[in-house]
Amino acid sequence: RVEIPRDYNAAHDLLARNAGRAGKAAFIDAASGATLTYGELTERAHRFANGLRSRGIVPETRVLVAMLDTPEWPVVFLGAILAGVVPVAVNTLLTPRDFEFMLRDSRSQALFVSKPLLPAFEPLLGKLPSLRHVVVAGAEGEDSVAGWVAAGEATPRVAATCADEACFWLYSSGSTGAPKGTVHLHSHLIQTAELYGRAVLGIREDDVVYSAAKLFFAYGLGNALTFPLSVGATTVLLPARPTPADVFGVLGKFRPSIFYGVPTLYAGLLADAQRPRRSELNLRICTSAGEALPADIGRRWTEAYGCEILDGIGSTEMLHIFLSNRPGAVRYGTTGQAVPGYELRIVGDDGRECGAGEIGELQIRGPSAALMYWNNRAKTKATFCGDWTKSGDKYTRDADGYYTYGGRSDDMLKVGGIYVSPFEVEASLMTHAAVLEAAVIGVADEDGLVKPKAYVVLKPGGQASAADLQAHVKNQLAPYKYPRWIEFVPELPKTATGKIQRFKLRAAARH
Ligand code: 3SK
Repeated sequence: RVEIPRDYNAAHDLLARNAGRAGKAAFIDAASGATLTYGELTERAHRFANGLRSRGIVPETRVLVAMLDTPEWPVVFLGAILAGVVPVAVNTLLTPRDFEFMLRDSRSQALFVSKPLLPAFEPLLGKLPSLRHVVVAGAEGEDSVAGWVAAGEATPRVAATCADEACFWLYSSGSTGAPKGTVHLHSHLIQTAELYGRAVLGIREDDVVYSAAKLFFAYGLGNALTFPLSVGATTVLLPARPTPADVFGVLGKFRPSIFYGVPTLYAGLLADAQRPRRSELNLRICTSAGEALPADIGRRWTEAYGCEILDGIGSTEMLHIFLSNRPGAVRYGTTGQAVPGYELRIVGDDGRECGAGEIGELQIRGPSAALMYWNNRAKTKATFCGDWTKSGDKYTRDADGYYTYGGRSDDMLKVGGIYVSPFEVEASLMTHAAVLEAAVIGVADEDGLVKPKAYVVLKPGGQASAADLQAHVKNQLAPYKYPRWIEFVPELPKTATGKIQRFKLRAAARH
């Protein structure tokens, strides 16, 4: 655990660590090739902070950040924190309905939005009494991020924040209900950098890093911002959702030494017929999170690229990885051992701690646990229990302290590393005129990776093909949520009281 002074500003700390590296590249935009040096990052973040102040956006209020991964992202995020304003970084793949909820829930005073994402926000503008500014990233002019930076005063001023006060939020999704604004403190970023970035990854100044997980995910935020900035390394950013060809393009051109991926992407990379030879890359370490890494994918990657994948698990609530394999001690098929600085326990249904080999819910104690879910006392109390945070994941631990994933405690699915609620997909299917009922479960594909499968009962006389229903869901929800397989059935298995028995579907499931 890192000792952090009471008076502390996370952005100031991350920038001040690099005061001697003004000319070094902090971020490289892989799309344009543009570089943002540490000197430019620091100056722009301060100008941006002053831009917030001059517009009366005061400390402790929130601003929403819906931006693609470009070098403007860290300027906005760190600039807000320097001003004591709380950035709320959101998943750019979501729908206008999700964005409206988040803008209202957070009462954001300003929205910083990448130009290609603006159409998703346009129907909302004018409906939100708290929203005073809409500022476009990747654009020019007065109401652009670049315009705010250019017009902002250069004098560095740091808001007098405390280590224990709200610094930023991320939204976390659950199986039911609205997304939960997860409130993190100023001390949390550097805790994750020290405990995982430095101690597990061994990240250092000469590393170049690339994270396929975007900055708005807790995983991506640590990977591509906190960890590299904590030691003065360089991050490559790619605004687009990466295809295997894009990823290999970045790995070949910028030759990162650390690559952070997710299992679905590693499977796609290994299946890419054009994949480069080992000698064309410069990988020192790879990581995986988001869902359990099938052992076979890990072994095949190491064989192909001579580099281990450190599979680990983190959460939005704990901010980053608390359980991970370590370099030189990887056991594929497991999630590794507790990250030093975090304590783990496995708790059975009876509330007692499990012994070796017994399955139960994984709970975590550590210094980066979120303060609470905003506006949601009940779910805060159900998740943050004193010092311990419930993960909702089932695990077993062996005698050597290696943990093996055993599924979710709720019905949530992890698809490509992102949570998907089966209930949300079912609700969307049932808005189709031909659908009477639907049940969604997770089914493993040929790589052992879970994807949503829907069982659908059509209304008498109702007609719809699988492709129709897939298009219907894609139209309503974020694109990764649609069911990859649809099976039409005459009825769903149910209890006497009418509850769908998903376990029966799971037991018989094939795609
Ligand atoms: O999905 C994960 O395992 C994860 C890892 C790091 C940070 C956040 C998350 C959700």
